[in-house]
Amino acid sequence: MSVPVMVPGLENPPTNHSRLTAWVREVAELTTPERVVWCDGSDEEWRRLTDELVASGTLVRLNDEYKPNSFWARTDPSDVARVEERTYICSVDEADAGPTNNWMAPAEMKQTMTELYRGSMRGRTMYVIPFCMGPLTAENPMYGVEITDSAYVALSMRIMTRMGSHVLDAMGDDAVYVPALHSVGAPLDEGQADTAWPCSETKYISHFPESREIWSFGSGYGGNSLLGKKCYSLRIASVMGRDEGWLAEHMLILKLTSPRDEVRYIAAAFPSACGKTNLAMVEPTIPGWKVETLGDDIAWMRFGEDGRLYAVNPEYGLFGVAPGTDWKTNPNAMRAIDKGNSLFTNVALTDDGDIWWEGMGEPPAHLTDWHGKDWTPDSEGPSSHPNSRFCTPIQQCPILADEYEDPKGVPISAILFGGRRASTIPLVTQSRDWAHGVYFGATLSSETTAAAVGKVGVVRRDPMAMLPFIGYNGADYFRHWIEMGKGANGGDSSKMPAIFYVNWFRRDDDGKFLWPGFGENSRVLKWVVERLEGRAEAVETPIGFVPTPESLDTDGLDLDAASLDAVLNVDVEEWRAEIPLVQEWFEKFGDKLPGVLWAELDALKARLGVE
Ligand code: GTP
Ligand code: SPV
Ligand code: MN
Repeated sequence: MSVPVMVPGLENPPTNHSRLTAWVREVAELTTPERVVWCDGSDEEWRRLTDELVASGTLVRLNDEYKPNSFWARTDPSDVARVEERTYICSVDEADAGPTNNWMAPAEMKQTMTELYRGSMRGRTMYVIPFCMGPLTAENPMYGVEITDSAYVALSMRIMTRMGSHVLDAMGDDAVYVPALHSVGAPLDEGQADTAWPCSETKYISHFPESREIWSFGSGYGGNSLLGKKCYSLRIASVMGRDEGWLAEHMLILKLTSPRDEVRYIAAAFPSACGKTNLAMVEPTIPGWKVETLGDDIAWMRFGEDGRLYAVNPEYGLFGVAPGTDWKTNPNAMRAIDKGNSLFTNVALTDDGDIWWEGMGEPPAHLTDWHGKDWTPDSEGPSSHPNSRFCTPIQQCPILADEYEDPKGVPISAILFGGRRASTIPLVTQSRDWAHGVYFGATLSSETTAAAVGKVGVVRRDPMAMLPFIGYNGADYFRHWIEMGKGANGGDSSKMPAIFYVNWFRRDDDGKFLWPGFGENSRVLKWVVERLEGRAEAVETPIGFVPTPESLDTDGLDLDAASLDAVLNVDVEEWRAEIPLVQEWFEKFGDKLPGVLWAELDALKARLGVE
């Protein structure tokens, strides 16, 4: 054991939670920060940290007239997205990480990372952030404590989670919590000047599913550093869900009210940067239909006493893709960010202290781009990074549903899976039943986006939009989904949500999107609801039920009949070409893959006339 060191802030912790104070001390002794600060979540703390980061050059304060109490941040150009290659599930047994995750034995990972953490906070402040995912009024509040040496992370956690003194108080002396350790991995020697965006070339985003711990090193970017989000609420929570009979999913949650005042709740899983935030707060173009937002990225779903599946959004903020967000495409997001209290990362800065990004219409004559360089419309490359983000309190969303704070959640009537596919996948398809819907999810495919480091535009399988987020063996995850539909865990198999597959991103021969998307996606929501009520027509195709052109409400829609046919088309040849890809995908899981999924594939092959 190392010799106990005296770090200011370690004495008189604001809690009697002895496991927590012991862990904080242990981390401080290992990482040797200059001081320890317990975050209380107060406005005063927000002011102090933003002032500090403005002084150090990490943040630029925006013009209060446009974006009150808001800040512009630029990252290191190498630290702009989730690092899937450096993300690990360190289960005791390698088989429990499965074929879709990187794996390292927990002891080995801890040894490696302990050496990285040794002295890694030197010259920095260590922040202790008590947080809760989901309402504090839940029967079992889902606590976490993040330790980080990044004030940017502390500020972002205040937006994205319920955090601070009230959470620490609620934790009492011995509440269970997920310890989440983060360091940017850039210690400062005495007299050494800091950089605006400290990070390390060495990065690890590690999860220990059995002990339910998170260790992150080297990156300050959101998905790698705001550990309540992907790391806790998806990777660790998916393991909890497997063990306890619920689901942690990469899904938006929305409330849809029809002109007849009938309310339905819909959840939708699309891969990163494939349209969740936009659909979650969509403004319907069809008269009389209303959408309200419950969540835009993560849903925790468990069965209620009535056997229906209820969803809760564990988050407290929006961490949305900036480019493409505009008054035309997503006015509710624009209204939310205009209220201020936001952090903008890797977007462009206007000369009068507002933010700008691609998709906001005509660019100003001059900007400071995400590299901090002068930018004009003649410059090469975009002014904002394609994965630049706004980070905004969800309470500022003008259409947040009242049920948002209800710890019971909302009963889900339909689940949509969707991806970004230029061809093959029709605008919307309904599954025959739950197992067929699980097959939709298990075979979901999408073109890769800038949300993760790597090549963009490559089609890959992204099961349930969870490929980078399933915290255990993918085959066991599929089995869990199938079991959930069979009345396990308090569910009623006759009350499961109907499952649909959508694709807003089909293109014509010129590469143009066939479907106008955004507000017009409400037409698809309407068809979904009418299917639930048995009121909309569909064609039964080999892949499932697809709307007849007449059954989709196209009143006032600027779309010619040929394009409508094209976006709904099921091209048997294209689907036959998918079969070997699905086969290859399923084979990755070996004997563990549930037979039900092979049976679904066989049935599809038979319907397509494939050997
Ligand atoms: P993550 O936060 O990474 O999980 O992304 P997300 O799934 O919430 O995606 P988001 O709604 O932020 O959309 C990502 C990009 O897709 C943005 O640039 C949007 O403008 C664009 N987009 C969203 N919906 C549509 C649509 O219906 N049609 C088209 N063409 N683009 C869309
Ligand atoms: C995603 O990539 O799915 C996001 C952004 O929602 S991040 O929080 O970085 O993961
Ligand atoms: Mn996401």
